[in-house]
Amino acid sequence: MRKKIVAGNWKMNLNFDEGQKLTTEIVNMYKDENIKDVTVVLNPPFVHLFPVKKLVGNTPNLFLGGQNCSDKASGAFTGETSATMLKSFGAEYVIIGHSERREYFKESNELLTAKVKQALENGLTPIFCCGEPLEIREAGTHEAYVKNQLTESLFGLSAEGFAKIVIAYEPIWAIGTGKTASSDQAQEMHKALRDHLASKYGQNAADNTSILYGGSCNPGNAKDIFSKADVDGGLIGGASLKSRDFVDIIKSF
Ligand code: 3PY
Repeated sequence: MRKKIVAGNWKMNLNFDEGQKLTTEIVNMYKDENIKDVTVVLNPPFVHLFPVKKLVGNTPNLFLGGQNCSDKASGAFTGETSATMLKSFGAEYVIIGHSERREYFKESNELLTAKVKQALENGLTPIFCCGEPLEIREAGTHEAYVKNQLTESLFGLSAEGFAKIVIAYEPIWAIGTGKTASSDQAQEMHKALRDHLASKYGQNAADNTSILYGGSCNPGNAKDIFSKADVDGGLIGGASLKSRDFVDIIKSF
């Protein structure tokens, strides 16, 4: 059975006090409301990792992740953060290839392969993001476009490496725009991506891969989206900054 996962992507938001307040509220609600069977990952900016980890402690099923990591192991790369550092500060997951990294920081499929390898070598679970821009969706070539992102970045991995990957499908036209893919559109893409993974790694491996939906997911639409057979959870942007909304999304399965 594949894992149900809800990951919060704080992006570049919240100062120290705000991050502590949000985390405290989430941890308390998480415990008080007896949430079970969902893996929850908080992905704050790097500087929050250590203090957030202290608040999360060993709460079962509540984990930390980075929003990015370097493609290099260590050295003179000013401003970068390595996978090994993330791991040593308590992260278990790392988001790789978010569309904002692809677009604003020009991260290519090839660079993302190197980041995935760094993550895996350091015991982090990559949450690998893929998704198409609006013009590709309108041209009707979105399936081929997103499959190609997976092929180019992931299909060089061994079966053992691939088994550790989580996929997040995030249509770019639904990120930060308030537009969401309909639950049927999400299901159609998740199924197509799972079939694509099966063509390389076999049906069993594909069936064990969690594929999350991201893009303006909120408490109002999460239940419908998460009810689809190939949707295994969400990568949550804006709504992960509001404790009540985030916990309600976690409770939407
Ligand atoms: C969004 O929901 O806007 C996201 O980008 C989640 O990563």
